[in-house]
Formats: sequence, C-alpha cells, structure tokens
Amino acid sequence: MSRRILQVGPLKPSLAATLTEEYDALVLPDGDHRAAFLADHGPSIGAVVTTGRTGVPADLMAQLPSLGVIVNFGVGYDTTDVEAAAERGVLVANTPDVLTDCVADTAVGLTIDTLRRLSAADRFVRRGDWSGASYPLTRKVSGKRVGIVGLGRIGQAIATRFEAFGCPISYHSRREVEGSTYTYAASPTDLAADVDILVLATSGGSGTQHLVDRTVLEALGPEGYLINIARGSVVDQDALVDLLITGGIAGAGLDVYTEEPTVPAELMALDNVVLLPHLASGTVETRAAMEQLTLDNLDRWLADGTVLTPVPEVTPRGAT
Ligand code: 8YV
Repeated sequence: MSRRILQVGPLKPSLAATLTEEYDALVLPDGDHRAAFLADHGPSIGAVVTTGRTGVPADLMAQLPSLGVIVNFGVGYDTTDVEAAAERGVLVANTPDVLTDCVADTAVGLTIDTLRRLSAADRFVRRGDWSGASYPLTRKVSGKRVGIVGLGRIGQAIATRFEAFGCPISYHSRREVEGSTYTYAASPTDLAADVDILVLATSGGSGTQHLVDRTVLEALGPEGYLINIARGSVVDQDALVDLLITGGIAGAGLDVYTEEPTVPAELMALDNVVLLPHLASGTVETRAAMEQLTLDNLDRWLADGTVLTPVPEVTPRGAT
C-alpha cells in the first residue's frame, strides 16, 4: 500500500500545515506544472486530502493508480467522482455529524434574516435612513409552514429547530423516512405548493441537479421563501433570479450558488434576498472538529486501510 499523501485544492491552513509538516504530504500544483508533477508523483500517491470545493474528478483519479483513499474535509463530496472511486476500489471519507449543528443553525438564521430582513435593516440603519422613516414591516417566522428537501442528518436538525418555532414541518426525500412524524410529500413540487418556506438540505451531485426547477419555485409562489444551505446545483439559479425579480417568489436566503464564488449581479440589488458566502459550517469549533475528523480518517486508513466515516456510495460491505 502506497502511503504518500497528496493535498488537492486549498485546505484550512492549519490542516494544510499539519499535512505538510507531520505527514510529509505533497501539494498538487495548478496550471502548467500539474502534468509534470503527476507524471513524477502520481504513481506513488496513496491518499488524497481535499474538500467539497475541489474534490477528485475521474480524470485526476486515473492519474493516481495507487490511490486507496480520498479524505474529504466537509460532508458534501459532489466534486469527487464516487462512481469512479468505487470502480477503482478507492475509499472516500467525509466529515458528517460534526457540522450538523452549525449548518442547521445557519439555515434557521438565514430564514429569520430573510423573512425579517435583518441584514437589510442593518443597512437601513447604517445608511442613516432611520431618522427619516420607520422600517417597513416584514414577515413573521414562527408558525410558518416549513418544507425541507432532504431529511438527512442536517435536514432533521433543521426540522427540530423549526419545531421549536411552532412551525408545521413537511419534507421530501427520495424515500419516506421511516418513523418520521413529519408530513411526506412525494415530489419537490408537491412540497413547495404546501409550504411558506422551502429549505434545501439535500446533497449535491447529478442526482439532485436542478431538483428545484422553475416549476417547483412557481409552486412555492409569490408568498413563498427559498432557503438554500445545500448546493447551488440543486436549484435552477436562472429561474430563481428571474422569479425573485418578477415577484414570482417572495424572497430567498442563499449560502450556496451555481458557480461559487460568483453571485448573480441581479441579486445584489434585492433586499428580499440574503446572500451568504458559503459559510454554513464556518465556526471555529466546527471547522476544528472537521479538521480532526479528517485527520482521524487519514490516520485510520494509514493504520488499517479503513476509514471512520466512509460515504455510503463507497462503503465496503460490513463497514459502519
Ligand atoms: C464547507 C460544506 O464549507 O461540508 C460541506 O459540504 O459545504 C462546508 O461545510 C466545505 O466543505 C469546506 O470546503
């Protein structure tokens, strides 16, 4: 088993430093040097450490013939080709659970900000507009019907939080979640039609590409709000921008976009939209826990060829 480690894409600086200093990891260069680097070092690489931002596509994997594991910092791994990994017998690990609370907290904060227009109110005060007029009335959050797309760990944590706000919860997932007390909707459109706030908490990737399309957004309607802390790819962003501008939906709170870090210029001018820079898991505590789990996965693989938190698509039989 090759034990050489390769960093692919930018990492949290302390994690990158640990990998270089304590694991003697190499860093994949960009641009002109990449091909020569891979020709020299590709065959010796046993482990890759990356993030959901960069990931390992199939063509890179093909240049790493001894690869045994991809350790992903982050719960989302849609930038890594897990099918190619499975075919090659490459394990993929991610960092679930440790970020659930912060991502769910962000979803709730973003919802409150979007409906109550808190960020816009902050801008109002800073502009000095308060002296001239009172701030326009906004929308109440407590008691609103919340629909969650993707009732996994994060979706469930979001639901639990909104229950405390007296919000009736419904959801759509590929399958009905056994034992859940929340109302199941058979499609995203059915879900959107029956809620005031549609929260996206599903994973990204080809299976959920534009799951929330124009039809779903139109079903949410002029009084409805979209909150996305999942992946930009889940939403037809062009349709979203169009409907936000024309009043087809009431507002949106977005942490993720189709092509990060590009945010459509049309959204910048809208006060019914809250725009965050993909920060949902970004607290000192959670990022430290993600870093530790990344290293724990790597250590486990170096010790016995398994990982602590394998992604389901590439989980060997019998592993937990
Ligand atoms: C991180 C995330 O921003 O975990 C995920 O899937 O999107 C976020 O927690 C990201 O992984 C860090 O690059």
